[in-house]
This record gives sequence, structure tokens and C-alpha cells, in this order.
Amino acid sequence: MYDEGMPKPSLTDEDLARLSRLQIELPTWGFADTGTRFGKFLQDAAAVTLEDKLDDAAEVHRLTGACPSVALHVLWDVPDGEAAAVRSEATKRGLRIGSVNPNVFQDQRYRFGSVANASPAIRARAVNHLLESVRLASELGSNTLALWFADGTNYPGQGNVRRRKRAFEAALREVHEAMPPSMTMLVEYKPFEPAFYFTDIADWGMAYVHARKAGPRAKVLVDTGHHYPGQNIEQIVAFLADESMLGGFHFNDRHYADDDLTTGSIDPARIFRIFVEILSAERDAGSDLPIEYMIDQSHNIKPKIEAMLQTVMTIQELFAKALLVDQEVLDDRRLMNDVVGAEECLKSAFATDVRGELAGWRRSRGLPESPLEAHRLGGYEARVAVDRVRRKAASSASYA
Ligand code: PSV
Ligand code: MN
Repeated sequence: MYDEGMPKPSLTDEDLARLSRLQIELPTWGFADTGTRFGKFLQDAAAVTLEDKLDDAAEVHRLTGACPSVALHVLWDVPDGEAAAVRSEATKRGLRIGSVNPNVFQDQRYRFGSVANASPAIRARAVNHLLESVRLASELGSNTLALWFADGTNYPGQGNVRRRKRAFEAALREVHEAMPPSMTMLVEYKPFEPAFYFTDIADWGMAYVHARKAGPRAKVLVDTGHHYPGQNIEQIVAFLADESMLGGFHFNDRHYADDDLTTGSIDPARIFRIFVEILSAERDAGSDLPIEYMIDQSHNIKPKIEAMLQTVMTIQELFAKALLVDQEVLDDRRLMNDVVGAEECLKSAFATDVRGELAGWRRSRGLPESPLEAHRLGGYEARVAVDRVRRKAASSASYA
């Protein structure tokens, strides 16, 4: 027991062990040139091929020791018949394939939806791609099928909500049935974009219902950017965790909508409070919750590897601050209805600067104290840029 409202004076060995078990998955798409609908700002060092993306992910993992897996987008990253090669490219770099993301939003045929399309032929096409993704995931050595659907409508009257909902139920059930017992299905929600009247899986409640109906190995994926302003994400997280339905996160930050900004750049306290809820649930459970912690960010103006390192370090800092909350003291305060005391437990932990402790923790694990600084000094970016610029110039006359 520590002083009233005070955090633990420092991270315990147990806390550091928990922090060491926090693995953060990197998205391949975070290393490539991306933009907005107004255009792209190209970066010399941006990855072009899957091999480049894996090289970049391996650089982040080498420096942080915390990112052994990579999320793939099936259409962007896995050429036909190449799953085994992709898997071995990852293994060669000390990585494994994490979540596999099917893509039923890019094809022209999906203009009016994929699995919720009014056309049975298009629905079947979409479901086939999902089933094919299940097979691919197995070949890639992945146990996680991460589903996000752009399905929705742009105008009132355009679609029958209930019919579309039932189409989703049928599709997800079929895909769940095809999954091997070791595979988890993650159902992601998003309130709008690219659909602007409604998205078929618009919020956590809809994702929850769809996951429940799909089968026992389907859970909800919380993308921190996919909420309306003001929504209490940590409450959603606690609620889903208590129902054993919290399957994973897509971390990013936002000020307005799905801005894909660096995690913690706008509202670090939000991520801290999410971690406090998870650690509280873990304390009750007596074990780590089986949650996939993934990054879903596209860095349009920041150097991509730097942004990814900054993100991983930020997530670790916020997790460490959450570990500093003495959950026992917090609970005591709550039971006494000491609102101020309870709030202070959180505030003082959040206010604690853990960067020095984390530097020491990294050093003790044979890692650079600041992965970001080590990367900047290491010259990786300049090195890969030379080769990548040459390849880009050779393949595109428009790249200067
Ligand atoms: C959709 O906005 C989303 O969050 C989904 O997770 C996609 O897989 C990802 O972004 C693509 O960037
Ligand atoms: Mn996402």
C-alpha cells in the first residue's frame, strides 16, 4: 500500500515483466507511400515491395524488441501463390505474419457493397475472397483474420439495413466455420468513410453482435480512430474485456475522424486510460488477456520508420504509466467513494515520467535506450533510400 493517491514509486519487476510481454504488431501499409484523397507526398525511403516493408518492420523490431509480427493486407502484400514465399521472407528477418487482412473494398464490383451487396454473385465473390484469406492465413502461419468492411450506403433510402445485416451474419458465420480451431476472427467497426450515410458495422455494439453470431472464435477489434468525437473508448474496452469479446486494437490517434495520426500524439491520456482498464481486467483474471495489439497508421508527412518507432515507444510509455497505477489503492478509493482520491491515482501515475526507467529496462534487455535515436544515428533510412529511389525511378517515369 502506498501513500494516498500516489502511484507506485517505480515499476516493479512484475510490471517490467508484463511490459516485456507487450508485443505490438506493425502494419506493412505503414511503411509505404500513402496519402489522402488530395494526393501523396512521396518519400525516398518509402517501401515499395513487400520485402522492403519487411525490412523496415525488422528494423523496428531490432531496435525495440517488441514487434515480432507484421500485419498483411492480402491484396497489397501477397501475390497469387506466393504465401509460402512471403512467410519465409518474414521468417528470414526474424518476423512472423500476424493478422491477415482481406480486402473486399477495392474492387470496382464492390461499389455497392461486398458481403452486403444486393447481388448474390457479388456477395459470393466477397465471401470467396474471405474464405481464400482463411486458407492464406494458414499458409502464412497466421492465426488472426482481421476483418474490416467498407460496406455501407451514402444516401437515405439506398439500402435495406436489416437485409444487409442478415447478409453480414450469413457471411461471417460461413467464414468462421471455415477457420481452423486455432484461428481468431476480429471484427472491426467504423462509423463512416468511405460510406457516408451509414456503415454496415458502424460501432462496437454491431461488431459485438456480428462476432457473437459468427461463432466462438470471433471477437471485436477496436480501432482507436473509429469513434465519434467524445465517445468513451476506455469504457467500450472495459465492457468488451469483461465479456471476453475484446480481440484486438488498431492503435492510432485522431483529432477529427479516422486521421491515422501517431498514437498518443493528440490524446495520450486516452490510451493510458485504455491500458488502465486492460490491466484492471488482467488483475481480476490473474493473467494477460489474449488481445492483439496492432498499429494501424499511415504516415503521410513523417518519415515512416521514425513514426513507427515513436509509436511503439509511446505505447510502451503509456502502458508503463498504466502499470504504475496501484489498482489496489484505486479500488480502495472507489469503495470509499473517494472520487478525488481515485482520480488522483490515475493522474499521478500519468504525470510520472517513465522515460528514464524505460531506458534502463531497454538497456537491461540489450536494446538501445532510445530506439528512435539509435535509428537516426544508424543511417538505415539513407541507405535504403538510395536503392529504393533507383528502383522507383526505373519503374515510373513520373517519379523524379
Ligand atoms: C479502415 O479505415 C482501416 O482502419 C482498416 O483496419 C483497414 O484494414 C485499414 O484501415 C487500412 O489502412
Ligand atoms: Mn483499422
